[in-house]
Amino acid sequence: MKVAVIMGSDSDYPVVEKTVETLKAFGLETEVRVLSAHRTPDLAIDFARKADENGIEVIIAAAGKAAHLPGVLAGVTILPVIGLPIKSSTMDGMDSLLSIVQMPSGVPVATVAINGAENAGLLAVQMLSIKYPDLKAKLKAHKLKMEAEVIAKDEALQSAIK
Ligand code: RP5
Repeated sequence: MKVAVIMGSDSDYPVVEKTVETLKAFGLETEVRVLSAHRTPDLAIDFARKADENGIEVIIAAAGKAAHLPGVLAGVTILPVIGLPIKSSTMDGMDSLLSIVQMPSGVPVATVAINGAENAGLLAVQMLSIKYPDLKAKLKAHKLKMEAEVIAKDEALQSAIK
């Protein structure tokens, strides 16, 4: 159960940290790397080419600005790639979102929201839960916890505005 979390720059890490935390909370092993589609293209492609044989099962790729990293990785691997657009430009991350989500036919990247770091991790857990039943139980518990939290907030709000 190993997930690679790749980011285009260490400046992405304050957002990406939540992805790593989420994966670890579900007990997944992670490999966290800075590999850029533009600044280290050979290293990024080499990593993705070997990811499957190196035991990686899902790749999460975070990038900002002209965010080519997830698409470049997806181009050279059959592993599922989750794209995490990072808000790191003067365009509020819309540039990253569109760069990541608008993949051509044949090379999908499962794209989450701008800075949607927790969802990137959860989506990887959901993908892996198809293969690992213990993750299904953890995901069900996670859903129940969320439900209980919202019910508690609803009750608190109703009490406050009485
Ligand atoms: C992208 O552009 C990276 O993912 C990051 O969001 C940005 C570059 O950031 P710096 O390394 O210039 O801080 O490639």
